[in-house]
Amino acid sequence: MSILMKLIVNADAEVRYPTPGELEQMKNFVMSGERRLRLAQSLTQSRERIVKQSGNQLFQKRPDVVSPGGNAYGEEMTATCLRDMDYYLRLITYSVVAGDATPIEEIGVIGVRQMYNSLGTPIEAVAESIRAMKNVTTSMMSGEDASEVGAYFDYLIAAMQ
Ligand SMILES: CCC1=C(C)/C(=C/C2=NC(=C\c3[nH]c(/C=C4\NC(=O)[C@H](C)[C@H]4CC)c(C)c3CCC(=O)O)/C(CCC(=O)O)=C2C)NC1=O
Repeated sequence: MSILMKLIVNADAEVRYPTPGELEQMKNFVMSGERRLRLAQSLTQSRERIVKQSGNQLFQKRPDVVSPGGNAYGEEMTATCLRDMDYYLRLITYSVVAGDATPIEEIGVIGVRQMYNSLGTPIEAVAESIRAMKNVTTSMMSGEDASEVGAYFDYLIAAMQ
């Protein structure tokens, strides 16, 4: 859900017009549209580089996951691990466009702990991979963009603690 939809649903649930504060949030969302779309475009264009560099950082920090017996050991499993990282970057891109963390939460957070438990994937290493993507991504950006996208990475990392 986008921030606009969320504000509308909240107001309608109370059968009222949007409050001045809500209208202000709507205005900010609309005014920042061009910047957020540019940000989503740049994440999309850089996805391969972000995932590759962050994957290398993860495997340096956590060599156990790609060693024999590790969850991402072997070419195919390593590729699946990098694919999961790309999935999360995609969800972050959705949230940048929507101006809201709901896409990350609904698609990527609910049930994630049980899922990785059942796969034998160490979730703290997944969190580490998100942290690496945050560092790589925000280092490519400046100021407002870095802090906006950084907040979505933080949301995801916190959900995996
Ligand atoms: C967009 C929402 C979404 C997510 C998040 C998702 C994750 C996801 N990751 C999976 C597997 C996996 N995920 C990993 C990932 C890793 N192993 C590690 O040790 C590393 C720490 C980590 C990479 C950072 C691996 C290695 C597998 C394969 C495990 C196996 O088949 O035994 C699977 C099992 C099915 C499959 O192989 O595709 C799912 C469903 N699928 C989705 O649709």
